[in-house]
Amino acid sequence: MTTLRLILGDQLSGSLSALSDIDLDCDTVLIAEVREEATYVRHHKKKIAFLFAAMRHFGERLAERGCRLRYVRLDDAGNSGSLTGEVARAVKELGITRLVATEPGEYRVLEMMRGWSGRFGIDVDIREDDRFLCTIGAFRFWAEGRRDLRMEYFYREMRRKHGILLEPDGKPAGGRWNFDAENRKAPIAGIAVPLRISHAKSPILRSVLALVAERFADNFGTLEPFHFAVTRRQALKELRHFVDHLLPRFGDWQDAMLKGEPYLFHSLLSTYLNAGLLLPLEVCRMAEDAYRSGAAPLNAVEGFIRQILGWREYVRGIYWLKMPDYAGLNALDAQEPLPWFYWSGETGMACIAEAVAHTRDHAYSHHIQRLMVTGNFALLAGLSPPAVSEWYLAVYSDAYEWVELPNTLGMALHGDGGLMASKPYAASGKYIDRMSDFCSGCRYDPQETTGETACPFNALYWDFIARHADRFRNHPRMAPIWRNWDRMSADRRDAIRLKAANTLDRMRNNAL
Ligand code: FAD
Ligand code: DLZ
Ligand code: SF4
Repeated sequence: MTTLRLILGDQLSGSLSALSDIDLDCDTVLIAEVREEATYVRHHKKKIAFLFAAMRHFGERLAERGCRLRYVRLDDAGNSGSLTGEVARAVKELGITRLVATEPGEYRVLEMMRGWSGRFGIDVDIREDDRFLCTIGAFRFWAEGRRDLRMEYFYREMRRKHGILLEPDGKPAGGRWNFDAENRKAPIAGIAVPLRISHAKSPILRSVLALVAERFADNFGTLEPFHFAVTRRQALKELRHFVDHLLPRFGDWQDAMLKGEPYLFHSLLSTYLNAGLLLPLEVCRMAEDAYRSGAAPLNAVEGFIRQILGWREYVRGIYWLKMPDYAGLNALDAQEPLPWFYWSGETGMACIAEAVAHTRDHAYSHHIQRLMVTGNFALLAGLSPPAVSEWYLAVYSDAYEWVELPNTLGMALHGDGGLMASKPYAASGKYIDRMSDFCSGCRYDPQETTGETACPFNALYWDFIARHADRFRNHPRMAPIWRNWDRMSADRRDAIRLKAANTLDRMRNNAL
């Protein structure tokens, strides 16, 4: 039996299940840079450069360990341009009879893989991705029969199952499961944010940067300066740096946003976790060690671990539980096309301009910018979920559908009708004003709702609430919002809705 072991671009882990029983004398490992994966959305230049450089370095590491490697570069003569094409070529040229793979991160790719056995007449063994801490089957089991798939309950089970942040008697460290209430400090201008590390550019990275500059010149985003880690060793340095220098204040400023500070105290680890350069359990354990040794407070460490052990595993579970139907949901019937300023950043709304600039320059913006600035605007303005999802999938270096789609459709757009978040994450400009310093330099005024210079978020917010009265009128946690709306005079309500309609017109005409 001649075996081919396929490794996808986001499966760069030495412990990958597809490699677990490799026979170094007989098996061949296939890693392929292919046009189809590089173009199914117009990925940010930095995302492609990061992934190709990390793939090439990973291939080199496997070869050093004695693996027979078939590495196909994007510009190799004969590159068929697709994963299916590259499997076909390997089957034909190497006489492959069996393919071993690890389950991919996207439904689209799983469907593709499922077709290979019949198409090529070979055995196809698709193994569980045990880099995740909750298997797809275990999540399904957890979800079965539950009316409410709240992340918080799932997270507690994950803490217990993996013994993280527990006292010896099994109770949560510090007596509580969740310290979120301590993690919502408003930003302080001039706060000292430690510098980020960068890495010497290897010859591999240099040649990938040249390739991307030439082949993807028209894609979104700037390519240089390029600071991403592209090897496991470099990613471990990033992790150490975060835990030692940023984690202690991660909690306090988790929701804050500041001009010119795209990263604040966030870890920037999602890119490495999602490509397999880091593993979630080692990241959580290192953070827990920092708490146990007194180097970081519990609110920071618990908040950080919840993102990885809780949210990250949970959104993956939701994705595989609900696909393929999930991608087509549009519970709020949102139909507006994506405005051009999501790409250009050319808008008088300083918060959006700032978030888009961070995204363009770093292929990154932190969670609150994704959720409460670009996501919140998309929700309030009724932007079409597939268009918004495509944008998020393209522009962030950590974006793969398993994690992007539930966050965009479920969390930001409420497009799944409340499966993930019972209440929509809708907020007016006052929230952004409280949590950032963006409004002070903005053409618009966050305190105004209907005047000429009123913040566009404000009228859109009330219009959103009124537009979806049927759905949200009786939501217990939205009662105070409805009381405010009901207290307004009919004239005031009309004026707000007229302002919202004007705002949407200006958005459509690129004049916002
Ligand atoms: P930190 O703030 O330092 O958090 C630590 C880690 O927790 C992250 O590295 C990440 O692995 C994990 N994490 C945190 N929040 C989430 C979450 N909601 N879902 C899954 N993991 C989480 N994250 C992605 O990895 N890929 C995406 O494509 C993606 N798309 C998003 C789209 C929208 C609309 C929203 C609202 C969020 C999205 N997120 C996505 C989640 C989150 O914004 C990013 O994981 C985070 O900003 C990454 O930056 P960081 O590593 O500095 O995170
Ligand atoms: C994102 C991406 C890109 C840009 N290029 C490749 C590639 O050339 N070869 C590859 O194997 N994978 C690539 N990927 C990652 C895949 O798109 C990813 O494996 C699927 O989206 C499943 O998560
Ligand atoms: Fe954004 Fe409104 Fe503040 Fe301007 S005033 S930065 S549009 S929230």
